[in-house]
Parts: sequence; structure tokens; C-alpha cells
Amino acid sequence: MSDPTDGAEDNRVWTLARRPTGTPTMDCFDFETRPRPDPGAGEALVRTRYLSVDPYMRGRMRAGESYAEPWDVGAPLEGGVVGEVIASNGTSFEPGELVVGNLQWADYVAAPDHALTRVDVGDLPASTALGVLGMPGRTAYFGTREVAEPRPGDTVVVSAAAGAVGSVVGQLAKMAGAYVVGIAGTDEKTAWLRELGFDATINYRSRDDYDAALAGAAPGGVDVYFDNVGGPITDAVFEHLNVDARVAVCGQIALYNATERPTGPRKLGSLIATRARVEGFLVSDFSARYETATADLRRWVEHGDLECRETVTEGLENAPEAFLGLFEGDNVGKQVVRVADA
Ligand code: NAP
Ligand code: FER
Repeated sequence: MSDPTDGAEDNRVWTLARRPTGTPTMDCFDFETRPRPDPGAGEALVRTRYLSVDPYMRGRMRAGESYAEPWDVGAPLEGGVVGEVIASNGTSFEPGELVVGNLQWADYVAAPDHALTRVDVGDLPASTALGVLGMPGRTAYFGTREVAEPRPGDTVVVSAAAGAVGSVVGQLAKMAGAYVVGIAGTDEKTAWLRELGFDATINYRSRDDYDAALAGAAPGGVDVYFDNVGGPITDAVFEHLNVDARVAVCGQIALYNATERPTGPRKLGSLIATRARVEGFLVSDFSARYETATADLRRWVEHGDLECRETVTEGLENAPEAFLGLFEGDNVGKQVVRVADA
């Protein structure tokens, strides 16, 4: 049998070719072939199964500091990866174990013990460790329960509702007894949201009268708004907030490719009479409780109480395209890239 660590094979790696202005394009990425890494002392060799593409990575393409470190020009891109340990050079991991980490967009990576976390997805696909059982699922879990706090009878509006975070938020809000309105960009997505139990949906790409759409979908006004997008959709929702409404600011994807910051204030005047509370959050604020969240989410998925969908792009070579598709609404549910089979 051949030694899987003999370094004979090549390793394909995506690097950042240049920083984009506005909407990123394929020429921002370079696909290189490098030698397969040898795990040094205290490192494991991980073979990538799936990698995650996420909206926040647009921020990593910028030079400025943010909550995520910028990617360096010329250096490998990195993000959420689930992979299999194929060799261990003095780590606590055994070959065959499934791990997640913030790792390179590559076929193989050598990583130290502390950069890897063992995952147990049970009978679910390994990719769920990047979706409902990973960062987006936890974002929905804490953002809904700790920030948005829907109560029975509340009207909850979720934007990017058919995405990785939004689709889970809507289902958790239903579990909390709320009336849930989902906003998404295609009829296929809104049909899926209805299957998930959303009470009303708006396809924001098929109409521009957002105000009338919200009046129809949420006639009693909005008690909770889980904002994944910002921009004109959020402006419209702000006009429908009820007294004591809560707005959880999770993401602003509609603005991530903007070349200038939008001028403000936008609709903040609506917060005065409503005394609404607007609160931003990062999933990492809740890192001490990730295990509880993942255990709950896994149990709900296994019992059929929570449905999750994934859009799987085949092949490491197509990872940038999958990433760019997030800004076009190409994904339903969590967007992942399959790099290698089990
Ligand atoms: P996602 O929703 O699975 O994918 C992005 C979706 O955004 C697209 O499918 C698209 O769906 C929608 N979209 C793209 N451009 C848009 C635009 N201009 N206007 C309105 N909708 C647009 O992504 P996700 O991973 O679940 O993330 C959702 C949001 O949560 C992002 O803003 C992300 O940055 C944020 N987030 C925040 C945290 C945190 O800790 N605060 C953690 C994770 C994610 P449509 O077809 O509906 O347009
Ligand atoms: C994190 C905090 C926030 C993280 C991702 C985010 C990968 C995403 C934020 C966003 O999309 O706005 O620790 O880990």
C-alpha cells in the first residue's frame, strides 16, 4: 500500500490574485499547483472533503481590518473546511477522523492540532459541519434566540430567508410560535420556504413595491426583523416596525460590494416612535456555547424538526464561482464546494 504522506501528489490551491473594486470577478483568483504539504511535528495532514464559501469572505478580500482577517494577495484563500485526517505527526488526531478548521482552499493542508476541531455529524453528510451544524446554523441559533427573541404571536420578517442562516432562522422562529415572513429572490426559494412552514413570503426580485408587499405579508406590522441583507429591503421593513420591535442585524450582503458607504441616516427615524431595538451581533460572541447549539441543531435535524438544504458545487476548481454566486442568489440553503468524496 502506498504511503499517503509520501508527498508524491500535487496539491491544487486557490490564492488571491488581486483585491476587487466593487463586485469581485474571476480574475481576483489564481489556481495554482503546489507540492502536497508534509505535516511537520505537531501537525496533521488533512484532505479537504468540503469547503465553505460565505458572504463574510468578501470582507476578507479587502485590505482593512475587520472581524475577519484580510486575505493576503498572493497567499492561499482560507475559510471553513471539513476534511479527513490522513496522517498525524504527533497530534491528538487519528487518521480517518473528520475535522473542521479555518483552512486553505486546497486539496490538502498541514495544520497544527489547535487549528482543528473534531466533528461528529452522526449519519448526516460531512458538509453539514459547514452549514446547519456549523457557523451559519449557530449564527441562526444565537441570532434568533438571544438577539431577535421572537415570542409566540410575533410577526417575524427574515431577509435572505432561503439562505444558510435565514432558512434556519425562519424555522426557529416558527418553533417559538411566531408568524414568519420570508423574503427571497426566486419563486423556487419562496415555494421552499412555504414547505418549511413560513406563513408568508415575498419574492423581492419579482416586484419593486416592497412597501405594499410587506403590508400584504405582515398586515399587523413587524415585531422582529432578522436582517441578512441591508439596503432597500431593510429600508422598507423599517417602515413597518411595531412598537418595541427588535431588529437583529446579522448581515448586509446587499452592501458588501458597494464602492462607497451608503449615506446615512437611512430609516432610523422609524426607531423613535417605535422605540425599536436594533442590535448587531457576531456568531463568535457566543463561542462559549457552540457545543450546546450544535447539539440542539443536530437533534432537531435528526428528528425532522429542522430541515436544511445545501447547494453543492462540484470540484475545488469551481470554488470561486460558487463564492461569486452568493451575490447573485445562486444558492438555495448552504453553499458548499465538494472537493473530495469520503
Ligand atoms: P446565504 O443567505 O446562504 O447566501 C447569500 C444570499 O443573499 C443569496 O443566496 C441571495 O439570496 C441573498 N442576496 C445576495 N445579494 C443580495 C442583495 N443585493 N439583496 C438581497 N439579497 C441578496 O448566506 P448566509 O451564509 O446565510 O449569510 C446570510 C447573511 O448573514 C450574510 O449577510 C452574512 O454576511 C451574514 N452572516 C452574519 C454572521 C454574523 O456573525 N453576524 C454569521 C454568518 C452570516 P436571494 O435569492 O434571496 O437574493
Ligand atoms: C465569525 C464571526 C462572524 C465568523 C464569521 C462571521 C467564520 C461572519 C459574519 C458575517 O457574515 O457578517 O467568527 O467565523
